[in-house]
Amino acid sequence: MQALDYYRVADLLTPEERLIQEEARRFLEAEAAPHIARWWEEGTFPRHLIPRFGELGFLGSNLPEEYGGAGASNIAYGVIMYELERVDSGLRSFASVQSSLVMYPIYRYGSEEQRRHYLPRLASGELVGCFGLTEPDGGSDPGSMKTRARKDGSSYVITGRKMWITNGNIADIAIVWARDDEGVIRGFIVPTDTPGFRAREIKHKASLRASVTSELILDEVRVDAAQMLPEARGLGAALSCLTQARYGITWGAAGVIEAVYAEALEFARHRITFGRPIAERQLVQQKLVEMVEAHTQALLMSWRLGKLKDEDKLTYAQVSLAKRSNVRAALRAARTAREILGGSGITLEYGAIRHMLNLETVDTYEGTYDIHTLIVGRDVTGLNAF
Ligand code: TGC
Ligand code: FAD
Repeated sequence: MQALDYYRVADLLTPEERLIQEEARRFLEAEAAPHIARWWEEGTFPRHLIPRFGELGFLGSNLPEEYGGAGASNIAYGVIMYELERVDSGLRSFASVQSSLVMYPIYRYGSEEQRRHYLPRLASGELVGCFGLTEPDGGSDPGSMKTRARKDGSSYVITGRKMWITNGNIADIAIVWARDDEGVIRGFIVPTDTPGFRAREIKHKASLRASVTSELILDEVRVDAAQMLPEARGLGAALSCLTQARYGITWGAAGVIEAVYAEALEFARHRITFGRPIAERQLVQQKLVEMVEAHTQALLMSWRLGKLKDEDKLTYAQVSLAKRSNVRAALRAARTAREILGGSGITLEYGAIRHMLNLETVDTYEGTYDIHTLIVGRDVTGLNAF
């Protein structure tokens, strides 16, 4: 079914994982791929697809069924991210945030009551969530967070600003990270209709246009102490959520490589210059082979991470290596595909330039390329270079 799977990674999937991937591709080819260029150009996220994502098990797929998840493997979660991002990074971003940055922290750090109340509604798409960690003064160093949660009787009063927040303006709840009176970073489930909470959409983006990005302003937002995630204490809890999302991004990046490769190959076979298709030229073949190589390496890395994750052996530095490598490889592949397409490649009629521009965001969010270099550098040397 895939246009590119040089080392037959599909053979390594279980029948269930293959079925999940096929269903996701069928749905997205019918309902999203034909419209994505228009959504991107208009700068809109297709909200009408959210309940369909829920029905298809795209939201929290690797969480237990008793909380509304699909109880699927981490590889299954990965192939869903692959298929979403093959169409557009904005679609994968929505699902990453909902699944890994909103459902995961509630599942991992929430009370049983919080799990039962929120997770099934988030899994179905009835509720949308966002994740507020980054602040205007800098995202790479979340430990310098200024947002505060002051205890006042049986409530917490939260004040601060969060920047670049995916889904901010369409969210019903926000997972907000803030320092308590003891200076410990805690996570809160904040309903976005709480007085003092505002979301301001960030417009004029030249990247990730089919995705909502917002600034969150919290001005004395009062929430009941029961809205705090009881088990999340310290920055490590917030960072552990990032590990889940970064894992999915490694798969998504491989999906983009397939998309831009397939488009470039098709074009190269039919584009005639100097009396012959450009696919017959050595320079063009080299570019196509480099894309095949990048896809094969990316897919094998993601598959191995998935297996380690299923076995509970995955380290966050291993995820950093693949996030850094796969996203940068996808960015290079999208640029190469754009080049093969010539002038046509600068239009939205083809996906290459849209993917290329999206990947500028993906290379930056969830930890920049440089930050992941330093995470792996610290892991292999034992020395902190931040
Ligand atoms: P550091 O001392 O390294 O860590 C504090 C504690 O946390 C542990 N830890 C992690 N645990 C799980 N997963 C990870 N990824 C972890 N990284 C660190 C660490 O072991 C330590 O534990 P303990 O028990 O010793 O206390 O803290 P640091 O302040 O030195 O931070 C270092 C650094 C740079 C690794 C970290 O801050 C970082 O990852 N920065 C990048 C920030 C980032 O990625 N932000 C993303 C925001 S969300 C987003 O972009 C969503 S986009 C979504 C979409 O649309 O798809
Ligand atoms: P900075 O941290 O200011 O970094 C600027 C530059 O300095 C980068 O090149 C960086 O690599 C480099 N740098 C920083 N520190 C070092 C160092 N020690 N050594 C060498 N170089 C260094 N955040 C959320 O919390 N939730 C979201 O949902 C979310 N969605 C996003 C959606 C979009 C479209 C975008 C663009 C961002 C999103 N983010 C989100 C924020 C994202 O995680 C941050 O942009 C990212 O972590 C980088 O932070 P920054 O932009 O403040 O850059």
